[in-house]
Amino acid sequence: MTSLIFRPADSLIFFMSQLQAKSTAAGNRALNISTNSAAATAVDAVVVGAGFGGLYMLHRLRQLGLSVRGFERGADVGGTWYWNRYPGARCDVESMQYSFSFSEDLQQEWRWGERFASQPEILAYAKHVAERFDLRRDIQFGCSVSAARYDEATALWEIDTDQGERLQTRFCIMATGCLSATRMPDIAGLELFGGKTYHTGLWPHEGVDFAGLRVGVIGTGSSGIQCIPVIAQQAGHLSVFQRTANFSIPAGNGPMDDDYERSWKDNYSALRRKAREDTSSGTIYEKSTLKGHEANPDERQREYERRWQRGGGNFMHAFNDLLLDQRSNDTAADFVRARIRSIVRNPAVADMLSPTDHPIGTKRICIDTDYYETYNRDNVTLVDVRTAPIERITATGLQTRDAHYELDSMVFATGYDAMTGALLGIDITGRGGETLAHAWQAGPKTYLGLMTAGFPNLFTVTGPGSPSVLSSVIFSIEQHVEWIADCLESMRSRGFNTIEPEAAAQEQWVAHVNEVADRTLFPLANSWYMGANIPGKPRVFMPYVGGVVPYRQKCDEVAANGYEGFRLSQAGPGLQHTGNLTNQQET
Ligand code: N01
Repeated sequence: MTSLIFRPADSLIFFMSQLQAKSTAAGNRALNISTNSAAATAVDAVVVGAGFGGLYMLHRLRQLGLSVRGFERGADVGGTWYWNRYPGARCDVESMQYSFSFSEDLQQEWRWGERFASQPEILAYAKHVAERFDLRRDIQFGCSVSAARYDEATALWEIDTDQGERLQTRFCIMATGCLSATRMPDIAGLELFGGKTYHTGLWPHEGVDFAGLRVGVIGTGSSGIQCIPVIAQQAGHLSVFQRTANFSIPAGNGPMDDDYERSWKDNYSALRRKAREDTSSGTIYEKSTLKGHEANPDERQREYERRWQRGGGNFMHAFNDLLLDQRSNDTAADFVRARIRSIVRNPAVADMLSPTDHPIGTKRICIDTDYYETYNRDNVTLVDVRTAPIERITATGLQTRDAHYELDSMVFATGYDAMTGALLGIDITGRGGETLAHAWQAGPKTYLGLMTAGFPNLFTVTGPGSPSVLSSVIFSIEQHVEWIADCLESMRSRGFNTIEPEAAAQEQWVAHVNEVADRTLFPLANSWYMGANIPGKPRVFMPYVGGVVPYRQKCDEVAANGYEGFRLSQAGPGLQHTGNLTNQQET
């Protein structure tokens, strides 16, 4: 087929003539769009972001025969795995499960090198997906969507990019990622620092050589905990500035075992079904039917030990109530604190590294390689900036209340404006001039994490209110993308042009998300799940903690009942059906 490459200079007339020429051959499968504006290019759908969510969405929309444009601020595909190139960056979900299941050929042909894949390997996989399904040709790289406005007269979205382009689209699908708006803390004097500064989420592509340097790492979340052991091996001296200690479990990473790989590949369809039907997060772990505080103490110890040795997120599944019952949670937290004391030789340092302010697992559990062991090195200092806070950055280093630390380089492992930051970074205006920022001022409100009332035809892939970051994210991406694609197909077959949640359905869902979270220990932590890491951000538990199985059931029921809770309409005022404007079919 001839592909339609978006060019900023394309006029609507040129675009229409191309499309109309193709419409007959493609069997009139595209949605009808007409536009009054000759200034803007028009497509059926815009997909924002070319991480795993954007890539798969683009693929599915093409399969529907829609014309689609993708926009990606990075120079290539990969999303979070494109940006997070810091040393030690690695997935905390096992490779055999952190991958697409939609294509049997794809899951059979790709070979993972390690039990937990490193960032370069995952990025290579994203590139492979883009090539295999020929996705790059419809993505404009190095280009951010800056604004999206819903025009009630035409029922179309008007999209602006930071390159000065404008286009119209019926559907706008935000695959902007949950952890893509990096956060720099507001520390006085940053601009004075004479050395180099880095953020883990915006790591230089050429890499960084820390050999012999005095390096400071600020932050001990997953990113800090992964990069600290690797930077420590290179640096002359590493100072870790820790405000809050985090729980971390050893990954037990290693080269992929051929038999293990084979056992997955031989049984992929059954295992993927199990992930869909019988897990809480879309990742298959060894589930327990026992409650932690009821177990015999010796058996409990043995169980924690066994899972610690095996490594990875399996530890948090040792008992079935670790995130529900403080007594059980305490047993797991005590075990990890004891392990920290047994690994770290200096008892004062071990004490500082032992979390006491939140139940284990209520902040994202970290998965590491030699994290606690790193503090036994002579060239590593742990600085407690909870008791002696950072006061300012100076020309030569960092000043805390108690001391000045001379540094050549500073690494900010300070996280993200999670789940809402990337969306609210786009100026999104829906019905009646309402902005998304205003609609979400008290916290994000969505129906099923998929759409927001007042913003017709605007979808969010793994949006707030869905399992998203509490699940294996590629798993949840697949579910969302397939639900959205099925929804558009159903709309087309029934002659509907717009879809939007009803306010009442959305309110009920938001209440349900909160109610389910309140039954767990999660709200006890000052976590980014709660927006607690961003000053002024509303304290609302953002992801859906009820589990991927009930969530999928709910989404499927809603669809089976004719998109219950959504309002569907046939056309916006002024929308004309003048024939196919667009047509694109995957070959
Ligand atoms: O960010 P974070 P992250 N002064 O927000 C500290 C995913 N991920 O990039 O807790 C001093 O967790 C802050 O301290 P405190 C994963 O879902 C996955 O590490 O606010 N410190 C905290 O220690 C993860 O949860 C993978 O007191 C300051 C740290 O910075 C999520 O991304 C790998 C400070 C931020 O921790 C985010 O992880 C990496 C200040 N002013 C990330 N401001 C894997 O797949 C902030 N901090 C393995």
